[in-house]
Amino acid sequence: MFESKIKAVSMTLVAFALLAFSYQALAGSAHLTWNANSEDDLAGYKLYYDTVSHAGTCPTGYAQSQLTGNVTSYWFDHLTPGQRYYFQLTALDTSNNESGCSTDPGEVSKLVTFRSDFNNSHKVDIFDFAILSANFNQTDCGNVADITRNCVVDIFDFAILSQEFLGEF
Ligand SMILES: [Ca+2]
Ligand SMILES: [Ca+2]
Repeated sequence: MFESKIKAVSMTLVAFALLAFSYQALAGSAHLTWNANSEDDLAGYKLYYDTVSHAGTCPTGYAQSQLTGNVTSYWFDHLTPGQRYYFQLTALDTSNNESGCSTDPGEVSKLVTFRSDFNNSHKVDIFDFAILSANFNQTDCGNVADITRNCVVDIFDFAILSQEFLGEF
């Protein structure tokens, strides 16, 4: 009796996980990291991105931008798999002054892959599943299989992998 109750609860959880993510279109991710700006009044950074290069005109021309706090890395998780994206970075101070664009390096680009393509093979298959399985229940922030970026590899990450399974470009 007790055992079957537990089972019912876990099955509900799985159904909820699949439902919660079913509305999301397939999405790709890119992880950007940079060296910290050392000025005293640093407030954060602004990441510019687009699907075409604007290397010569930065920051003018980029279609989109993302503010971050005072951090040195950021995950983009809603990009299009198979699309190349171009990124640039500026710093903002507490008076909202914006620096020029980073020059070392300048613009960087990445061919974006699926969030659950952990081994960057341009397809989501049994090898990515094996990586997620090996990391299941791990609680380290930054784990490659933590697709939801909540510092635990769990059923929600598995739900995303299931949805992207066999995706390739
Ligand atoms: Ca893969
Ligand atoms: Ca997670």
